[in-house]
Amino acid sequence: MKRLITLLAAAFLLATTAPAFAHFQMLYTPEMNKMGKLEFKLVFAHPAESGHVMKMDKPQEFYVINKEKKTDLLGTIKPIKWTSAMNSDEGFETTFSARGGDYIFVLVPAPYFEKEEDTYIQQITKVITNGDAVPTDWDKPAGLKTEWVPLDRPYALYPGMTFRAVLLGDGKPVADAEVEIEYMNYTPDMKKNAFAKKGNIEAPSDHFITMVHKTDANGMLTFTPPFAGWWGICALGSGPDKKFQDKELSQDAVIWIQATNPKK
Ligand SMILES: [Cu+2]
Repeated sequence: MKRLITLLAAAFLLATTAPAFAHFQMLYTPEMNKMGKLEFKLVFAHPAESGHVMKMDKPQEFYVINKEKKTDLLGTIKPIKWTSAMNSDEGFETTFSARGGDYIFVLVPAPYFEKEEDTYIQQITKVITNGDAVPTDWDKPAGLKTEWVPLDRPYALYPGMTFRAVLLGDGKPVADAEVEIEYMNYTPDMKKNAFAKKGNIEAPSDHFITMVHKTDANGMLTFTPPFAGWWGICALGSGPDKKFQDKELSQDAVIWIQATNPKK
């Protein structure tokens, strides 16, 4: 019995301290190239392995920029419970009606307190959609504390096409920054508010779950999605704010890109 308890305790410890693959602030809509009604899920989780879902507090900011016009969306979000293979916790959802041109969706979440590391995490997140193939705003900075400014349209990539973006912190390029890239392997189920039960791929080893990259001397990242789907790109601690409520803060920049297969 004692041995069983020890085993259980060890298993519990392992489960709660298992090296988490990268957490990603999701701002998910199934199709980046779409006009009309877009549905979004705002969830802070580990989408590469349907891992731990973390409770989101009300975001600090959530808005969209289209043809240089900014529209506040904070008032449109509704709380939801999001479920992964590990747990369920609170996020948000909204819908938005898109017309022509680019839409830069910007989410500035409230800092999340990561107990195990005794630090706060704030992943400032951008998702760019387009409905009519007329590019308008995609290559312009949104003026965030830290952000990725694309050099290639993040919604118009075939698998095998290269995506480049410059990382800005406080408006200036961030050279030699550490960047994590993950494939959204567990596709979000928009009806069930949950990750798919099964992953799309099986990684050959953990090296392929969180891929580690660096920006170059000009703050540029080059990444080529090898297959179709959503890919999350996150620069760690590239923002100017290093403290929140007397604790360390990692102010990260996230952008999601979508690679799409040809129809045939
Ligand atoms: Cu995590």
